Amino acid sequence: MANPLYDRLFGRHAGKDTPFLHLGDGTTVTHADFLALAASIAHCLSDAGLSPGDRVAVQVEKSPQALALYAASVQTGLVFLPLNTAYTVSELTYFIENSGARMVVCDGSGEEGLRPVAERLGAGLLTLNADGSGTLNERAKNAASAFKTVDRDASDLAAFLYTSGTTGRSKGAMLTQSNLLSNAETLAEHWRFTADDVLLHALPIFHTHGLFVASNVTLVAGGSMIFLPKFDLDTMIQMMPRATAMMGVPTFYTRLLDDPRFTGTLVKEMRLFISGSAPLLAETHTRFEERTGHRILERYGMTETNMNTSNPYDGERKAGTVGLALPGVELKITDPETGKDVPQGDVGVIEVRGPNVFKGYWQMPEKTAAELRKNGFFITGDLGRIDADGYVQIVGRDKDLIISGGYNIYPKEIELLLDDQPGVLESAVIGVPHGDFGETVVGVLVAAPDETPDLERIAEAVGGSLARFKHPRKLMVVDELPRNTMGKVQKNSLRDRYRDLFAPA
Ligand code: MLC
Ligand code: AMP
Repeated sequence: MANPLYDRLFGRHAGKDTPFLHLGDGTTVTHADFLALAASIAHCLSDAGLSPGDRVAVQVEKSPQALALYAASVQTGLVFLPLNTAYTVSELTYFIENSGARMVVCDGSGEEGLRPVAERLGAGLLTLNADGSGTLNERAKNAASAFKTVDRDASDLAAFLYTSGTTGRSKGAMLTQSNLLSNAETLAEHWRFTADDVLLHALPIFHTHGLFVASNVTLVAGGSMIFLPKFDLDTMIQMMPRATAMMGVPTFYTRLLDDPRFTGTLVKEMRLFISGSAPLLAETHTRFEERTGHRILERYGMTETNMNTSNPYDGERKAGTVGLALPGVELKITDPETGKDVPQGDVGVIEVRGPNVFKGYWQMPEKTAAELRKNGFFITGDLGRIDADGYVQIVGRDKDLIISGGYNIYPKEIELLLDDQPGVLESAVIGVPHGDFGETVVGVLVAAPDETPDLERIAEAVGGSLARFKHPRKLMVVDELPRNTMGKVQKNSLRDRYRDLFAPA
């Protein structure tokens, strides 16, 4: 037996003094240092009584220790459940309870709020602060720096990632070792990653993009990462000349382009810029090429499937498309009503099948059945078409979703809260174009008869329970919501009405 994910991502680097993480303070963590750190954390997890298959819920700032906690979870056979650092206690409570986590690891500042949740569940709680300190570190520093890797099968679960739904209830997407490993290996090869690569890594590591794409691809290739806590324009500009590749959401690219220090000379060591998680405007593509001589390589994926398509490394990178289906991934376009294939070139829902596609939603068989067909095709909810050369173009969404700066926001979750506020009869939450985040959130309210909703109080109430990135950037009251003859709110009409609220000048 073995542990394929651990062996291929981490174990293969045992004993290597090659650089893995370049940190902002000028220090470097080697592969061997990293594995020793991960092994000491693996001892803490195992000593805490966790068994293979148990979930470990993690809400911590990005740090080498946080990444080592991921490696340790894989080595111990646990299911890693990373959580956005912006989530509030009420959001976290759902994820922790729903997953039945046996261990919670959080920043020291979150301990007071999460301890009662962990205690209610009988789960352990350890802290890990941004500087690596905390109770996890206290235990790990006394632990051995080697750990006997727990055997796992490729079909065993490695991670849960929660993704919201159109009903407003988040679903835990269950990802197996082979989902993660097959995709990382495919991408590393497709994008020509090698041990010489230095990836500029400024994405968060609680989502697919920063963890399973950026970090796993680098690990598979044996390269290193300039591992930054977050996207900071000055630091990005400062570090750019030392990197050979960067992965980012479109906001990274527009922010870089808006800075005159970002020039072709600055990126002369770079070989590859990759964009994903949200649509990259063709205009950004063009500006980027004019400024740097590089064509951004756009790819498309999602939490449930990792990456599905990518523009080619060598062939034509077509602006406005997300490229071709990746090797091993089947992709087709179907009619949302009938589920049948549409004629070549027509628009429909994108469906994908392959080793990258998740196992289902945790304890939600109906939702799994509704989105994952028996024949293995996953219905993405994205609308697209395939051009004559096989390139996929995403033209819209068959799901009510807003993507702001690469974060997914499900309007239903916000509408349920708004509808409950005093003086509100009903609400509709929409995404409107935003110069920096691509889209941003606007809440449209209808007042209850003879009432005047207090918008400031409502904003405060929403603020208390939802992560900051989900807060409506504007709330407004209208007489009534536009509806079609079936009584369904016509969000397109609202989006048209408010499309200039935050649009770039
Ligand atoms: C931060 N804020 C956001 C936000 N990020 N608001 C809306 N949308 C976002 N994405 C809030 C902050 O809390 C702050 O609140 C205000 O907006 C402005 O903050 P900022 O300093 O300008 O933001 P910054 O911290 O620089 O973050 C922006 C960002 C970041 C784009 C760098 O959001 C980011 O790293 N996004 C990447 C997301 C990602 O990894 N997605 C991949 C998902 S995986 P205040 O209180 O100051 O107003 C996936 C699958 C796939 O989708 O295909 O990859
Ligand atoms: P998430 O559930 O956070 O993983 O987000 C996945 C969603 O992001 C997809 O279903 C798409 O709607 C969107 N997405 C990811 N990559 C792209 C892209 N390159 N272009 C357009 N949308 C994208």
